[in-house]
Amino acid sequence: MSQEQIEEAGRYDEVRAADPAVADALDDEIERQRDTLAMIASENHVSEAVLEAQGSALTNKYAEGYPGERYYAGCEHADTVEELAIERAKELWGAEHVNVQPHSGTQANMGVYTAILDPGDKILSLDLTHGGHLSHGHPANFAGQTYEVEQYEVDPETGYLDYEGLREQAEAFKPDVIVSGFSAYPREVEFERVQAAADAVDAYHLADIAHITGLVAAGVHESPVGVADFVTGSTHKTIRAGRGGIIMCDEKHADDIDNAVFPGAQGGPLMHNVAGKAVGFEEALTPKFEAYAQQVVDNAEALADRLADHGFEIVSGGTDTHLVLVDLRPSHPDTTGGTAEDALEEVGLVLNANTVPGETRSPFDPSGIRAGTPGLTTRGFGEAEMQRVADIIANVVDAPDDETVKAEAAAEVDALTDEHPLYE
Ligand code: DSN
Repeated sequence: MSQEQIEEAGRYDEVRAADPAVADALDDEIERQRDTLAMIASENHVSEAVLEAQGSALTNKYAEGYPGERYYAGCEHADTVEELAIERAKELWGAEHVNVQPHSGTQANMGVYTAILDPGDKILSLDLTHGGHLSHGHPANFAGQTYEVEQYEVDPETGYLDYEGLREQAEAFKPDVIVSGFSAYPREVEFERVQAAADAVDAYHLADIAHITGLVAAGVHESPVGVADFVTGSTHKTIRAGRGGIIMCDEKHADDIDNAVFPGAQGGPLMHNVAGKAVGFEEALTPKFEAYAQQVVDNAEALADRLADHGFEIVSGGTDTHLVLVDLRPSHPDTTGGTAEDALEEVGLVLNANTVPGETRSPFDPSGIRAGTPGLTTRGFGEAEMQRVADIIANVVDAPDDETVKAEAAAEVDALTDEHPLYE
Protein backbone atom coordinates (compact mmCIF):
# COMPACT_ATOMS: atom_id res chain seq x y z
CA MET A 1 0.00 0.00 0.00
CA SER A 2 1.12 3.54 -0.65
CA GLN A 3 1.41 5.92 2.31
CA GLU A 4 -1.78 7.62 1.12
CA GLN A 5 -3.66 4.33 1.01
CA ILE A 6 -2.42 3.43 4.49
CA GLU A 7 -3.62 6.79 5.81
CA GLU A 8 -6.97 6.38 4.10
CA ALA A 9 -7.42 2.84 5.35
CA GLY A 10 -7.08 4.07 8.92
CA ARG A 11 -5.63 2.34 11.92
CA TYR A 12 -8.48 -0.02 12.73
CA ASP A 13 -10.04 -0.81 9.36
CA GLU A 14 -10.42 -4.56 10.09
CA VAL A 15 -12.13 -3.77 13.36
CA ARG A 16 -14.27 -1.16 11.60
CA ALA A 17 -15.46 -3.69 9.04
CA ALA A 18 -16.39 -6.14 11.80
CA ASP A 19 -17.55 -3.78 14.51
CA PRO A 20 -17.85 -0.04 13.78
CA ALA A 21 -18.87 0.82 17.34
CA VAL A 22 -15.65 -0.60 18.81
CA ALA A 23 -13.60 0.88 15.94
CA ASP A 24 -15.02 4.31 16.76
CA ALA A 25 -14.08 3.93 20.42
CA LEU A 26 -10.54 2.76 19.52
CA ASP A 27 -10.09 5.66 17.10
CA ASP A 28 -11.42 8.06 19.69
CA GLU A 29 -8.97 6.71 22.25
CA ILE A 30 -6.02 7.29 19.92
CA GLU A 31 -7.30 10.83 19.34
CA ARG A 32 -7.72 11.34 23.07
CA GLN A 33 -4.15 10.25 23.72
CA ARG A 34 -2.85 12.46 20.89
CA ASP A 35 -4.77 15.54 22.01
CA THR A 36 -4.29 15.40 25.77
CA LEU A 37 -1.40 15.52 28.19
CA ALA A 38 -1.21 12.11 29.89
CA MET A 39 0.06 12.83 33.40
CA ILE A 40 -1.32 9.89 35.37
CA ALA A 41 1.96 8.78 36.92
CA SER A 42 1.34 5.09 36.24
CA GLU A 43 0.67 5.57 32.52
CA ASN A 44 2.92 5.87 29.50
CA HIS A 45 2.74 5.55 25.70
CA VAL A 46 4.30 2.35 24.34
CA SER A 47 5.98 2.25 20.94
CA GLU A 48 4.22 1.16 17.75
CA ALA A 49 6.36 -2.00 17.94
CA VAL A 50 5.03 -2.90 21.40
CA LEU A 51 1.47 -2.14 20.26
CA GLU A 52 1.91 -4.46 17.29
CA ALA A 53 3.39 -7.28 19.40
CA GLN A 54 0.53 -7.02 21.89
CA GLY A 55 -1.96 -7.19 19.04
CA SER A 56 -0.34 -10.31 17.59
CA ALA A 57 -1.74 -13.81 16.97
CA LEU A 58 -0.10 -15.01 20.19
CA THR A 59 -3.38 -13.98 21.81
CA ASN A 60 -4.71 -17.28 20.41
CA LYS A 61 -2.16 -19.51 22.08
CA TYR A 62 -2.48 -21.41 25.33
CA ALA A 63 0.97 -21.94 26.84
CA GLU A 64 0.39 -23.09 30.41
CA GLY A 65 3.72 -23.98 31.93
CA TYR A 66 7.11 -22.51 31.12
CA PRO A 67 9.40 -22.61 28.04
CA GLY A 68 10.25 -26.22 27.22
CA GLU A 69 7.72 -27.54 29.78
CA ARG A 70 4.26 -26.65 28.47
CA TYR A 71 1.01 -28.46 28.98
CA TYR A 72 -0.03 -27.95 25.35
CA ALA A 73 1.50 -28.64 21.95
CA GLY A 74 2.42 -25.94 19.46
CA CYS A 75 4.29 -23.71 21.91
CA GLU A 76 7.61 -23.38 20.07
CA HIS A 77 7.09 -19.72 19.13
CA ALA A 78 5.58 -18.89 22.50
CA ASP A 79 8.76 -20.39 24.01
CA THR A 80 10.96 -18.18 21.84
CA VAL A 81 9.11 -15.06 22.86
CA GLU A 82 9.04 -15.89 26.57
CA GLU A 83 12.73 -16.84 26.60
CA LEU A 84 13.61 -13.54 24.92
CA ALA A 85 11.53 -11.59 27.45
CA ILE A 86 13.22 -13.41 30.35
CA GLU A 87 16.77 -12.97 29.01
CA ARG A 88 16.24 -9.28 28.33
CA ALA A 89 14.68 -8.72 31.76
CA LYS A 90 17.66 -10.44 33.40
CA GLU A 91 19.99 -8.12 31.53
CA LEU A 92 17.93 -5.00 32.29
CA TRP A 93 17.57 -5.53 36.03
CA GLY A 94 20.43 -7.92 36.77
CA ALA A 95 18.13 -10.55 38.31
CA GLU A 96 19.07 -14.24 38.64
CA HIS A 97 15.53 -15.45 37.98
CA VAL A 98 12.63 -13.71 36.22
CA ASN A 99 9.01 -14.72 35.74
CA VAL A 100 7.33 -12.65 33.00
CA GLN A 101 3.91 -14.28 33.20
CA PRO A 102 2.05 -12.20 35.83
CA HIS A 103 -0.84 -10.44 34.13
CA SER A 104 -0.26 -7.26 36.17
CA GLY A 105 1.68 -5.84 39.09
CA THR A 106 -1.06 -6.96 41.47
CA GLN A 107 -0.85 -10.51 40.05
CA ALA A 108 2.91 -10.37 40.55
CA ASN A 109 2.40 -9.49 44.21
CA MET A 110 -0.17 -12.27 44.49
CA GLY A 111 2.42 -14.66 43.06
CA VAL A 112 4.96 -13.73 45.74
CA TYR A 113 2.43 -13.90 48.57
CA THR A 114 1.28 -17.30 47.30
CA ALA A 115 4.89 -18.50 47.26
CA ILE A 116 5.84 -17.39 50.77
CA LEU A 117 2.74 -16.85 52.92
CA ASP A 118 -0.08 -18.91 54.36
CA PRO A 119 -3.46 -17.32 55.04
CA GLY A 120 -3.24 -15.36 58.28
CA ASP A 121 0.49 -14.63 57.91
CA LYS A 122 1.60 -11.05 58.49
CA ILE A 123 2.35 -8.27 55.99
CA LEU A 124 3.83 -4.91 56.99
CA SER A 125 3.32 -2.35 54.21
CA LEU A 126 2.81 1.36 53.59
CA ASP A 127 -0.68 2.76 54.14
CA LEU A 128 -2.56 3.49 50.90
CA THR A 129 -3.20 7.11 51.83
CA HIS A 130 0.54 7.57 52.38
CA GLY A 131 1.40 6.22 48.93
CA GLY A 132 1.01 2.44 49.25
CA HIS A 133 -1.00 0.17 46.96
CA LEU A 134 -4.21 -1.84 47.28
CA SER A 135 -2.37 -5.13 46.73
CA HIS A 136 -0.10 -4.39 49.69
CA GLY A 137 -2.94 -5.30 52.03
CA HIS A 138 -5.87 -2.88 51.79
CA PRO A 139 -9.00 -4.38 53.41
CA ALA A 140 -10.87 -4.17 50.08
CA ASN A 141 -8.19 -6.27 48.35
CA PHE A 142 -7.51 -10.03 48.48
CA ALA A 143 -4.26 -9.32 50.34
CA GLY A 144 -6.04 -7.48 53.13
CA GLN A 145 -8.66 -10.21 53.32
CA THR A 146 -6.24 -13.14 53.34
CA TYR A 147 -3.38 -11.94 55.51
CA GLU A 148 -2.97 -10.00 58.73
CA VAL A 149 -1.80 -6.56 57.72
CA GLU A 150 -0.27 -3.70 59.63
CA GLN A 151 0.74 -0.53 57.85
CA TYR A 152 3.48 2.04 58.27
CA GLU A 153 3.30 5.70 57.34
CA VAL A 154 5.61 8.37 56.03
CA ASP A 155 6.97 10.98 58.44
CA PRO A 156 4.16 13.57 58.67
CA GLU A 157 6.64 16.45 58.87
CA THR A 158 8.96 15.54 56.01
CA GLY A 159 6.87 13.26 53.77
CA TYR A 160 9.86 10.86 53.68
CA LEU A 161 9.79 7.22 54.75
CA ASP A 162 10.76 6.83 58.39
CA TYR A 163 13.15 3.87 58.25
CA GLU A 164 13.87 3.84 62.00
CA GLY A 165 10.13 3.90 62.72
CA LEU A 166 9.64 1.06 60.24
CA ARG A 167 12.23 -1.03 62.03
CA GLU A 168 10.62 -0.40 65.42
CA GLN A 169 7.21 -1.27 64.02
CA ALA A 170 8.60 -4.45 62.50
CA GLU A 171 10.12 -5.44 65.85
CA ALA A 172 6.74 -4.99 67.54
CA PHE A 173 4.56 -6.59 64.81
CA LYS A 174 6.95 -9.35 63.68
CA PRO A 175 5.74 -9.56 60.07
CA ASP A 176 6.46 -12.45 57.73
CA VAL A 177 7.09 -9.98 54.92
CA ILE A 178 7.80 -6.26 54.69
CA VAL A 179 6.63 -4.64 51.48
CA SER A 180 8.49 -1.63 50.12
CA GLY A 181 7.70 0.12 46.85
CA PHE A 182 4.87 2.53 46.32
CA SER A 183 2.39 4.15 43.95
CA ALA A 184 2.50 7.71 45.26
CA TYR A 185 5.86 8.17 46.98
CA PRO A 186 8.00 10.77 45.20
CA ARG A 187 11.33 10.08 46.88
CA GLU A 188 14.07 7.53 46.23
CA VAL A 189 13.51 4.41 48.31
CA GLU A 190 16.49 3.26 50.39
CA PHE A 191 15.98 -0.47 49.90
CA GLU A 192 18.98 -1.42 52.07
CA ARG A 193 17.33 0.25 55.06
CA VAL A 194 14.08 -1.64 54.50
CA GLN A 195 16.15 -4.81 54.19
CA ALA A 196 17.78 -4.04 57.55
CA ALA A 197 14.32 -3.83 59.14
CA ALA A 198 13.35 -7.14 57.51
CA ASP A 199 16.61 -8.79 58.63
CA ALA A 200 16.04 -7.59 62.19
CA VAL A 201 12.86 -9.69 62.43
CA ASP A 202 13.79 -12.45 60.00
CA ALA A 203 11.06 -11.37 57.55
CA TYR A 204 11.08 -11.52 53.78
CA HIS A 205 11.39 -8.24 51.90
CA LEU A 206 9.23 -7.71 48.82
CA ALA A 207 10.15 -4.59 46.84
CA ASP A 208 7.31 -3.61 44.51
CA ILE A 209 8.92 -1.33 41.93
CA ALA A 210 5.84 -1.14 39.69
CA HIS A 211 6.13 2.62 39.25
CA ILE A 212 9.88 2.81 38.90
CA THR A 213 10.78 -0.29 36.86
CA GLY A 214 12.14 1.90 34.06
CA LEU A 215 14.05 4.20 36.39
CA VAL A 216 15.68 1.21 38.10
CA ALA A 217 16.49 -0.47 34.77
CA ALA A 218 18.16 2.72 33.54
CA GLY A 219 20.11 3.20 36.76
CA VAL A 220 18.50 6.50 37.71
CA HIS A 221 16.96 4.99 40.86
CA GLU A 222 18.63 2.65 43.38
CA SER A 223 17.89 -1.01 42.60
CA PRO A 224 16.42 -3.50 45.08
CA VAL A 225 17.54 -6.44 42.93
CA GLY A 226 20.09 -8.43 44.95
CA VAL A 227 18.93 -6.65 48.11
CA ALA A 228 15.29 -7.64 48.58
CA ASP A 229 14.22 -11.30 48.45
CA PHE A 230 11.59 -10.56 45.80
CA VAL A 231 11.12 -7.70 43.37
CA THR A 232 7.81 -7.22 41.58
CA GLY A 233 6.75 -4.71 39.01
CA SER A 234 4.42 -3.86 36.21
CA THR A 235 5.69 -3.48 32.68
CA HIS A 236 3.58 -0.66 31.28
CA LYS A 237 4.64 2.27 33.45
CA THR A 238 8.14 3.78 33.31
CA ILE A 239 9.47 0.73 31.42
CA ARG A 240 7.04 1.19 28.44
CA ALA A 241 6.78 -2.54 27.60
CA GLY A 242 3.01 -2.88 27.52
CA ARG A 243 0.51 -4.02 30.08
CA GLY A 244 1.61 -6.77 32.44
CA GLY A 245 3.63 -7.76 35.47
CA ILE A 246 6.99 -9.32 36.35
CA ILE A 247 8.67 -11.02 39.34
CA MET A 248 12.42 -11.16 40.00
CA CYS A 249 14.24 -13.19 42.64
CA ASP A 250 17.34 -15.21 43.37
CA GLU A 251 17.65 -18.68 41.83
CA LYS A 252 16.93 -20.31 45.22
CA HIS A 253 13.33 -19.00 45.09
CA ALA A 254 12.81 -19.71 41.37
CA ASP A 255 10.72 -22.87 41.65
CA ASP A 256 8.54 -21.49 44.43
CA ILE A 257 7.78 -18.35 42.43
CA ASP A 258 7.14 -20.18 39.16
CA ASN A 259 4.81 -22.66 40.86
CA ALA A 260 3.01 -19.86 42.67
CA VAL A 261 2.33 -17.94 39.42
CA PHE A 262 1.32 -21.05 37.48
CA PRO A 263 -0.56 -23.11 38.58
CA GLY A 264 -0.88 -21.25 41.91
CA ALA A 265 -2.37 -17.92 40.95
CA GLN A 266 -2.89 -17.95 37.17
CA GLY A 267 -3.75 -20.20 34.27
CA GLY A 268 -2.43 -19.64 30.75
CA PRO A 269 -0.08 -16.68 30.34
CA LEU A 270 -1.16 -13.81 28.07
CA MET A 271 1.49 -14.60 25.45
CA HIS A 272 0.71 -11.53 23.30
CA ASN A 273 1.49 -9.41 26.35
CA VAL A 274 4.66 -11.40 26.98
CA ALA A 275 5.62 -10.53 23.37
CA GLY A 276 5.02 -6.85 24.17
CA LYS A 277 7.28 -7.21 27.21
CA ALA A 278 10.04 -8.78 25.10
CA VAL A 279 9.91 -5.94 22.57
CA GLY A 280 9.69 -3.21 25.21
CA PHE A 281 12.61 -4.70 27.17
CA GLU A 282 14.72 -4.76 24.01
CA GLU A 283 13.91 -1.09 23.46
CA ALA A 284 14.92 -0.37 27.06
CA LEU A 285 18.34 -2.01 26.62
CA THR A 286 19.60 1.05 24.75
CA PRO A 287 21.39 4.26 25.71
CA LYS A 288 18.34 6.08 24.30
CA PHE A 289 16.23 4.58 27.06
CA GLU A 290 18.74 5.62 29.72
CA ALA A 291 18.51 9.19 28.45
CA TYR A 292 14.71 8.91 28.47
CA ALA A 293 14.63 7.75 32.10
CA GLN A 294 16.95 10.55 33.21
CA GLN A 295 14.74 13.05 31.38
CA VAL A 296 11.65 11.65 33.15
CA VAL A 297 13.26 12.50 36.49
CA ASP A 298 14.57 15.89 35.33
CA ASN A 299 11.10 16.74 34.04
CA ALA A 300 9.46 15.79 37.33
CA GLU A 301 11.90 18.02 39.17
CA ALA A 302 11.18 20.91 36.80
CA LEU A 303 7.44 20.37 37.30
CA ALA A 304 7.77 20.31 41.09
CA ASP A 305 9.96 23.42 41.16
CA ARG A 306 7.60 25.44 38.99
CA LEU A 307 4.51 24.34 40.93
CA ALA A 308 6.28 25.33 44.16
CA ASP A 309 7.02 28.75 42.59
CA HIS A 310 3.27 29.04 42.03
CA GLY A 311 2.72 28.46 45.76
CA PHE A 312 1.74 24.79 45.72
CA GLU A 313 2.74 22.53 48.61
CA ILE A 314 4.79 19.68 47.18
CA VAL A 315 4.70 16.61 49.45
CA SER A 316 8.27 16.00 50.74
CA GLY A 317 9.33 19.29 49.14
CA GLY A 318 10.14 17.83 45.73
CA THR A 319 10.78 14.59 43.92
CA ASP A 320 13.55 12.12 43.02
CA THR A 321 11.36 10.11 40.67
CA HIS A 322 8.80 10.40 37.91
CA LEU A 323 6.00 11.80 40.05
CA VAL A 324 5.00 14.88 41.96
CA LEU A 325 2.45 14.76 44.76
CA VAL A 326 0.71 18.04 45.58
CA ASP A 327 -1.17 18.71 48.81
CA LEU A 328 -3.76 21.30 47.84
CA ARG A 329 -4.87 22.09 51.39
CA PRO A 330 -2.35 24.82 52.30
CA SER A 331 -2.58 26.74 49.01
CA HIS A 332 -6.18 25.93 47.94
CA PRO A 333 -8.10 24.95 51.09
CA ASP A 334 -11.46 24.97 49.30
CA THR A 335 -10.36 23.01 46.23
CA THR A 336 -10.42 19.21 46.43
CA GLY A 337 -8.29 16.91 44.31
CA GLY A 338 -11.44 15.89 42.44
CA THR A 339 -12.29 19.50 41.53
CA ALA A 340 -8.74 20.02 40.26
CA GLU A 341 -8.75 16.74 38.32
CA ASP A 342 -12.08 17.58 36.65
CA ALA A 343 -11.11 21.13 35.69
CA LEU A 344 -7.76 19.96 34.29
CA GLU A 345 -9.40 17.18 32.31
CA GLU A 346 -11.70 19.79 30.76
CA VAL A 347 -8.65 21.54 29.31
CA GLY A 348 -6.99 18.33 28.19
CA LEU A 349 -4.55 17.66 31.01
CA VAL A 350 -5.21 14.24 32.54
CA LEU A 351 -3.89 13.52 36.03
CA ASN A 352 -5.48 12.04 39.11
CA ALA A 353 -6.81 13.18 42.44
CA ASN A 354 -4.78 11.46 45.15
CA THR A 355 -4.72 11.05 48.88
CA VAL A 356 -1.87 12.76 50.69
CA PRO A 357 -0.13 11.91 53.96
CA GLY A 358 -2.37 13.04 56.83
CA GLU A 359 -5.41 12.94 54.53
CA THR A 360 -8.44 14.73 56.02
CA ARG A 361 -10.90 14.16 53.17
CA SER A 362 -12.13 10.93 51.57
CA PRO A 363 -10.20 8.67 49.16
CA PHE A 364 -13.05 9.38 46.70
CA ASP A 365 -12.38 13.13 46.73
CA PRO A 366 -9.02 13.53 48.40
CA SER A 367 -6.88 16.58 49.13
CA GLY A 368 -4.14 16.12 46.57
CA ILE A 369 -3.22 15.61 42.97
CA ARG A 370 -0.54 13.27 41.60
CA ALA A 371 1.22 14.13 38.34
CA GLY A 372 3.74 12.01 36.47
CA THR A 373 6.13 12.74 33.63
CA PRO A 374 6.69 9.34 31.88
CA GLY A 375 4.06 9.88 29.15
CA LEU A 376 5.00 13.46 28.33
CA THR A 377 8.69 12.57 28.28
CA THR A 378 7.92 9.82 25.76
CA ARG A 379 6.35 12.55 23.61
CA GLY A 380 9.62 14.48 23.76
CA PHE A 381 8.83 17.04 26.46
CA GLY A 382 11.81 18.59 28.25
CA GLU A 383 12.08 20.92 31.22
CA ALA A 384 10.93 24.01 29.27
CA GLU A 385 7.70 22.27 28.31
CA MET A 386 7.23 21.02 31.87
CA GLN A 387 7.28 24.61 33.08
CA ARG A 388 4.49 25.43 30.62
CA VAL A 389 2.61 22.37 31.89
CA ALA A 390 3.03 23.56 35.49
CA ASP A 391 1.68 26.97 34.47
CA ILE A 392 -1.42 25.30 32.99
CA ILE A 393 -1.97 23.32 36.22
CA ALA A 394 -1.51 26.41 38.37
CA ASN A 395 -3.79 28.65 36.31
CA VAL A 396 -6.61 26.09 36.16
CA VAL A 397 -6.41 25.02 39.81
CA ASP A 398 -6.39 28.70 40.85
CA ALA A 399 -9.62 29.29 38.88
CA PRO A 400 -11.35 25.97 38.14
CA ASP A 401 -14.63 27.69 37.20
CA ASP A 402 -13.21 30.48 35.05
CA GLU A 403 -14.08 29.71 31.44
CA THR A 404 -11.64 32.29 30.03
CA VAL A 405 -8.74 30.80 31.98
CA LYS A 406 -9.75 27.31 30.90
CA ALA A 407 -10.01 28.33 27.24
CA GLU A 408 -6.47 29.75 27.40
CA ALA A 409 -5.23 26.59 29.12
CA ALA A 410 -6.90 24.38 26.50
CA ALA A 411 -5.20 26.41 23.73
CA GLU A 412 -1.83 25.88 25.44
CA VAL A 413 -2.51 22.12 25.69
CA ASP A 414 -3.28 22.13 21.95
CA ALA A 415 -0.03 23.97 21.24
CA LEU A 416 2.00 21.49 23.31
CA THR A 417 0.38 18.40 21.79
CA ASP A 418 0.89 19.81 18.29
CA GLU A 419 4.56 20.49 19.02
CA HIS A 420 5.03 16.89 20.25
CA PRO A 421 2.78 14.60 18.20
CA LEU A 422 2.02 11.02 19.20
CA TYR A 423 1.17 7.90 17.15
CA GLU A 424 1.31 9.80 13.86
N1 DSN B 1 -3.30 2.08 39.55
C1 DSN B 1 -1.89 2.25 39.54
C2 DSN B 1 -1.47 3.63 39.90
O1 DSN B 1 -2.06 4.54 39.36
O2 DSN B 1 -0.56 3.83 40.68
C3 DSN B 1 -1.15 1.23 40.29
O3 DSN B 1 -1.61 -0.04 40.04
